[in-house]
Amino acid sequence: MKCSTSLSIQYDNSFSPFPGREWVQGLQWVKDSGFDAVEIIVSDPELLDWKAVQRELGRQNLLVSTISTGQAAVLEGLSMMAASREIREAALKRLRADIDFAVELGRPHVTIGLIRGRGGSLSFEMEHSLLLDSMKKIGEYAARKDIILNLEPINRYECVHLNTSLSGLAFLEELGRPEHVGILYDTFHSNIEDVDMAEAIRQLKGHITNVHIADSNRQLPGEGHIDFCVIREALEESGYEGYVALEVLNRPGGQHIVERAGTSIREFF
Ligand code: LER
Ligand code: MN
Repeated sequence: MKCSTSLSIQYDNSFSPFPGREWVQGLQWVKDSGFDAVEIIVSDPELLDWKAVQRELGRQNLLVSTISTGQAAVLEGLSMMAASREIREAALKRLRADIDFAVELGRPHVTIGLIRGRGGSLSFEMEHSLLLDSMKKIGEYAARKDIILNLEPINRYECVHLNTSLSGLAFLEELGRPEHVGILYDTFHSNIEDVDMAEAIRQLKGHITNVHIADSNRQLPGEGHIDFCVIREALEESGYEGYVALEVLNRPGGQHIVERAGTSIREFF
């Protein structure tokens, strides 16, 4: 399978074994570790030198699988379902910039994870409807720019809306199954929220546009209790042909990830 891994190219991030300012060395590590592509973590792409990023990717002959956008929620409080119209519009403006950045990087997917907002400030129904409205708007922009959006179900301890795989699927239905929006299936979240992980993958058949790989403790595959052979088989059976992208915490430390990431994901994928 095509493998990718997370790297922050702006600010430090617990899912990136290199500090943001060392992104060039980080890209070299991604390449040397045998990954086919990199998942770029950014907060505000408009503050980056796009030409420098393109140049380094070209020099390393490295593709970008995905742009990860959640850092803007964590660091800047952007949210697609915020009570404040200003914050919702700032989130959409940021996502348009992420999509424009993606166009310049060979059209990787753009992820909608935590940038949708953690929720819990307004009623569930109100937030759901604000999210639906925001998703429709950004979905139209993504379609115009020919960029796929990965909508990521995230576990209940991080956000209120779209925790299970099935709730993600139901949301796609509500959106009218747009061609440019799919599901990012993350094994860490699925292990917490789904009754049966392989069954969830079967139910998502044809809708998965990206996969995040982390074990039950958010460490490298094989260091927790998820059976990744079952995951691989379910993905293969469902005809999934996209990237499997490592998204693990720097545990027990960044050096461990630097040394083990490439071989760890290839053991299963
Ligand atoms: C982002 O991909 C993700 O999985 C979130 O849990 C980050 O907090
Ligand atoms: Mn994830």
